[in-house]
Amino acid sequence: MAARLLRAAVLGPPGSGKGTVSQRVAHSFGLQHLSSGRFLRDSLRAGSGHGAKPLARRGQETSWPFRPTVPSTPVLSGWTSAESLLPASPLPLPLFVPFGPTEVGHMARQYLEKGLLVPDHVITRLMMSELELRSDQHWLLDGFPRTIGQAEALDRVCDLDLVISLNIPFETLKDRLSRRWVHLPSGRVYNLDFNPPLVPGVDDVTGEPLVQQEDDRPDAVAARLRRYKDAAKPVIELYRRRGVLHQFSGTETNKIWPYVHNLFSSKLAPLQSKDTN
Ligand code: G5P
Ligand code: MG
Repeated sequence: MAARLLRAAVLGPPGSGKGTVSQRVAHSFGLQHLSSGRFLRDSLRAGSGHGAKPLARRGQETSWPFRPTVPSTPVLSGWTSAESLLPASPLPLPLFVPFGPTEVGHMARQYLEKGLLVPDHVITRLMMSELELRSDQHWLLDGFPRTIGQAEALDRVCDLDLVISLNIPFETLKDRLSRRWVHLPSGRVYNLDFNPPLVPGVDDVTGEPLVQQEDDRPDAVAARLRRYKDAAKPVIELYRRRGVLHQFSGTETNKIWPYVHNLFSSKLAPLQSKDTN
């Protein structure tokens, strides 16, 4: 019997540790780490409409191209066959506006620069393209879905098996973000306490300067957190009702991590112990 592919997501406010936890999960379990923020930044940088190839024109319908295959990582018992992931009959593709090659980057830039959520139709379009490329792998979404509209779009292509919600106190988030420095070309993130660069103010890999982003200022952070809460509440409720939500509260990622590792271990055989991160 073919094994099923794991579909997971990490939700949480800005600075809650989504990226840090996702990187550890990806490293420990061999999942693809798919960060919506990272894809957006890539599309801005490349100016090449990352993931923007048209899937369908408005009004066209085609069968959904997801066809999961047996994953390379062993899956533990309690999982059903890959066939169970396939729709009983071909699903119509979500109808996306056919963006041109550079449009995702152009449309997202103004929102990213202000720390605002990118409109659902832009981010959904981008993420669906990326998911399509990885239909035969286990994956973990980082920062998507963030609104109920995005969750509904994701529902049209798959069911999430595991959703982690990071519940971190506001003061902790404010402190973390105000001590965060970024290497813009790569998206590498440093924190002056948690993972400082080897040389202050300089990226470890390239030696290029690090910057502090406008939306990491304390007043901007407060507004971002409020917006997050409003948009995320119905998403969290949706996954809670479905019985796939696992909420973790705390102020330190290192303390939350062993629980997250245990949770994923109940679904996938680890490649690395939790202590190797
Ligand atoms: P992103 O890129 O998803 P945010 O703002 O949601 O960005 P961010 O900033 O990436 O979230 P995170 O991934 O939750 O935070 O957290 P992280 O980077 O792992 O940790 C934050 C900092 O704290 C780091 O410096 C880390 O080292 C440190 N840290 C972690 N754990 C600890 C700890 O235990 N102790 C300490 N001291 N430090 C720690 O999205 C960017 C933008 O893209 C758009 C939006 O405009 C968004 O603002 N976007 C979307 N728009 C609409 N819909 C979507 N689905 C979108 N996705 C992205
Ligand atoms: Mg992140």
